[in-house]
Amino acid sequence: MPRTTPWITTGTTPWPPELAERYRREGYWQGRPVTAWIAERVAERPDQVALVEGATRLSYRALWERAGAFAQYLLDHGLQPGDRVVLQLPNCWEFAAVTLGCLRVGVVPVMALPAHRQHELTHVAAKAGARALVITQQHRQDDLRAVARQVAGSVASVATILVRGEPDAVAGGARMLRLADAFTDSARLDDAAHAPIGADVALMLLSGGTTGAPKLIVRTHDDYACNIRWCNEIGGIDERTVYMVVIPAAHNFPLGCPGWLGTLFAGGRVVMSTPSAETALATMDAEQVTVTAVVPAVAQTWIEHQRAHGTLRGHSLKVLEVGGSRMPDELAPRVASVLGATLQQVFGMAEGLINMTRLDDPGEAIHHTQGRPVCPADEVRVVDAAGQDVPDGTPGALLTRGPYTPRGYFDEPEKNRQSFFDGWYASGDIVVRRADGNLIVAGRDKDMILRGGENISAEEVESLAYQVDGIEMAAAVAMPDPVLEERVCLYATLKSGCDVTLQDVVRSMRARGVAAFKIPERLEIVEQLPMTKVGKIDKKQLRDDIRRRMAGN
Ligand code: OOB
Repeated sequence: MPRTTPWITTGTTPWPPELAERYRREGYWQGRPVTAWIAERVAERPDQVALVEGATRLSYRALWERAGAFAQYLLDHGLQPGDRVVLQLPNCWEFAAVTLGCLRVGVVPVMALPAHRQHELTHVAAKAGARALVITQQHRQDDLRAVARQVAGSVASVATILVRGEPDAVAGGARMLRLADAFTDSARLDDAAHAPIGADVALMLLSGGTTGAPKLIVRTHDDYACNIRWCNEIGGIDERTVYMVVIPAAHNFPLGCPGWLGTLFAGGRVVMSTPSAETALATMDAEQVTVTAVVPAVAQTWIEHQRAHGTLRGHSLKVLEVGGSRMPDELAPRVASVLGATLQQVFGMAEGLINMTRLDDPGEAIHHTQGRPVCPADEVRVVDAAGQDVPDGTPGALLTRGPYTPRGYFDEPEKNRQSFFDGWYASGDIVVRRADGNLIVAGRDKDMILRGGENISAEEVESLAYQVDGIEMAAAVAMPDPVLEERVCLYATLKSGCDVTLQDVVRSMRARGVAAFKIPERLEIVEQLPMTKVGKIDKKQLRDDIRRRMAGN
């Protein structure tokens, strides 16, 4: 009898049976592991290059073998299907091999970002009940082994740390091993013995988080494969695609929308890179990249760099996918005029729903809208404060459900009540739906700061600010920025007789191991924070205030 119950059942929220049945019947869910599609490409074109990182070029066969070796290594070290592994690697070939290895045997990678530090990783590892961490030795100035040791010290389930680089000693119960050793064994893995079913959890993504630390978003094999296949369809990804990964490979956008997984689904080639204009544009020419995905701030730096230096000489780039935050309308036409590529706007979320402009849409829609759902079974409602649908052309809150939009966060009954209504996910985005179905993101009703595509929860920054000596009340708001769009500004009132500087805030948050992008870049000390009639801090007034102060400076 084939297994029908998924490995993980506690903490997850399944789709209602009638809908699950419909998604299966209509082929949105195929009942196969995400890696099944890639296994087909491996069989078809074993010697074709699948992945490039610097001088490393891996064929489909080589990538598959390393993934298999990694999977076997996990099993040999006592991990089992359904176990969670926090994955925090930069954009490198190991990222793909580890992810595919996990997926093949139902071990669940939890997709941490390179910028996360012990504050975020401890929370995520504890919430996931992670048994292992996969990290790189160093990122920017930080020794991540030290961070991992701290995480393992406070999360008892973490017994193994795999390091890309040199392991060192670990105090306490966890062992630290060399990641490179996990790729040496080949051809022993028995895929059939461990194959996940469609309803199994494939991976966990992290929410940008409207409240507190990141939440875990459970994505099943059925749902994530559906996500990838429809993004491939609308993104025009095929075997000729050369896709460059620039934003962190763990983020949903370059991961599966359509991302590097989509490219491998189609038999194309993946090139690992970074956002730096110099590196990315040079790599683009050298590797004849045809598609890549960036946030608007990165698109802008590339456009400026190209204008100033003309680095890009070839014309390989066909499509530049831009998403993660709102593409400024005035920047949109320059993607074609300066970079010579078709702009594809992508308005997506780790929680599911992906909208894209179509490659053959009229320029007006490509430049001024964030596109429409990629999958015919996606459902979108735009509602007013009372939850009533508003007519097209009227701003309202976005609600969505569909075959790749999960029904709840992992193990968060309380937060699920705030974000899910009757099975509809409320993204917190304010959108306008046009008559042609395209959505325009007009704002958001969630308290978030979007810094160059990184979603920062104001509440999380505030709770960290309360731990700074001398701060009495704190409110984090977005301040406008020409490149990143928004940065974090902290308003604070002080306890009497105290003096607090921005340096103090930065030092305190660094010491707590907070990801650098969340740390406030401006501090405004005030006598009193403005309050609304219901006694909430009036963020709108603060946002207006910071705009005025910046204009005055
Ligand atoms: C992507 O995913 P997340 O989970 O990091 O962030 C989702 C949120 C959305 O709810 C929205 O507030 C904002 O980021 N957002 C956009 C946007 N794309 C995302 N706001 C305005 N315009 C856009 N084009 O950011 C993500 C996931 C998959 C594909 C693309 C982006």
